[in-house]
Amino acid sequence: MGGMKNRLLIAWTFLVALASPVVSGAADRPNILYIMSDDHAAHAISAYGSRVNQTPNIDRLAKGGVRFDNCFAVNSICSPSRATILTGKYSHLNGVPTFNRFDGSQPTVAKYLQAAGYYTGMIGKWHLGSDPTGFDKWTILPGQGVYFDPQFIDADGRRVIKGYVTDIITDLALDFLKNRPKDRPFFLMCHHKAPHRSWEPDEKHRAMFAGKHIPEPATLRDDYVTRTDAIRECRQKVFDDLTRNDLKLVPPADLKGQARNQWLNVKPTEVEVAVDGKQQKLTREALNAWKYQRYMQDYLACVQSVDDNVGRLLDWLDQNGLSKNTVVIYTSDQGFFLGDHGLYDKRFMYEVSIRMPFLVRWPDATKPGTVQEAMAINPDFAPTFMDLAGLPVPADMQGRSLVPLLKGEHPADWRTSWYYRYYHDPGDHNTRAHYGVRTATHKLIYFWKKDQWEMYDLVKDPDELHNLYNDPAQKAVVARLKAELYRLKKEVKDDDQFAYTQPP
Ligand SMILES: [Ca+2]
Repeated sequence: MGGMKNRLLIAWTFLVALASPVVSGAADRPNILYIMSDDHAAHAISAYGSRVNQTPNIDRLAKGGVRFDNCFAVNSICSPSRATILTGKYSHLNGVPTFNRFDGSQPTVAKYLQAAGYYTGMIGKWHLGSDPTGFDKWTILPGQGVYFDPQFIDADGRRVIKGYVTDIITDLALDFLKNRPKDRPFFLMCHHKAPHRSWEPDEKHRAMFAGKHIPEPATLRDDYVTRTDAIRECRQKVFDDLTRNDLKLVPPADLKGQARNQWLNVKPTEVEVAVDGKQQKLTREALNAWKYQRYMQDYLACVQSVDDNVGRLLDWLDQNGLSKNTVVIYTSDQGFFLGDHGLYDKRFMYEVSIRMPFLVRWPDATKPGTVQEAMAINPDFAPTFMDLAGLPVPADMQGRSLVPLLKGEHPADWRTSWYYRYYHDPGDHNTRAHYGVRTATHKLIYFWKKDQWEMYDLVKDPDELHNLYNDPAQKAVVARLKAELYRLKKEVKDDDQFAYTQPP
């Protein structure tokens, strides 16, 4: 039924596009340049008040447009976020709860825009297991891709391109823009691999952060008192779980093959490094502090290359008279722990993991330098692109267009809560599966395989250090949040489809 409706809608929009040159022209419908990095936390962007770095180019979008302060991923890992962004649907409806293959025959926003006359492109990290569909041109990294001399796949096959991945993805995005048909609006998804683990910067940006002291977050030495088992059991801790490879320690020259890999995968409890020109053995607290610095120096150097390359795209739009009629978005597929709660990676429903940076510059509509506090979620992206293209939002998309928020409007019926669900358990980091609800003031999390709960007051405790679930004074709040959680679970049609078995 839904499929039939979608096919009719595509046919209809396609006919409209063919029949009326006014609608299909490039002049009246905005171009959409969607730049998404991988694992770039909002608190590593200076427009979001970063304490650890400066991102002058990404900041140009905040200065010229809207900064969303409450934009969230509904399942905070790579592939699920990407599938949600393309479909406007939660993982349990688009079929990608973990790292499984995306069924490219289902409707996506790229297909709708392409049918409506947009010239569509997908460049960079795709990570959905199947070839992209709905794109006039696509060039993607296989799987996670690599940082140096990466292989790319396009409709013609595979090839290696020499150089650094963030620069190359931008080169390919610029090629797409330069060679596009000028009589059609474009929709380009430019997806960076950086700053994903294993955080390998290019030489220029590595040098900018080598030896630089990065301030530690307040919760780096979180003792997890009041929390459930999940955070203690997870294996994504800066002090305990970074490997020699993550820390860029150099293996002995005589180690080869499997032995070399084994050496690199060790999580070291002591290291010998040069400090102020002298070899020193680091253990315990000194080693912990050093691990945080090594992690962040590389992560931030990868971010800096992304920032430079965002600048290249913005400059090109300026130089080619396209800035005015192009909606430019910068985001990341989810947030990331930068030592917050002692962690790296994402997955948990805690704030810095679920919060996506979301900056939008649209000169026709956005007021420069504005901040939007309303809660947005990644299922909103596809409906937003539909709306920008002047297309109706398909009824089976679960998000809502952000266009009114971009225009500075405050819809009275905007959401006041939203639903989250993470499945990849034990996954790569022994992270427990959970679902939950977040409101403007509170968060309730349920680790369903353990039958354990956490509840946070985000106003009094923005760092989520005090689990109030068992506090007798909070009984009524917990009851209200539980009712809202189950209402939302039903509303988004989550029938526990993937609760215990995920697709291969
Ligand atoms: Ca990611």
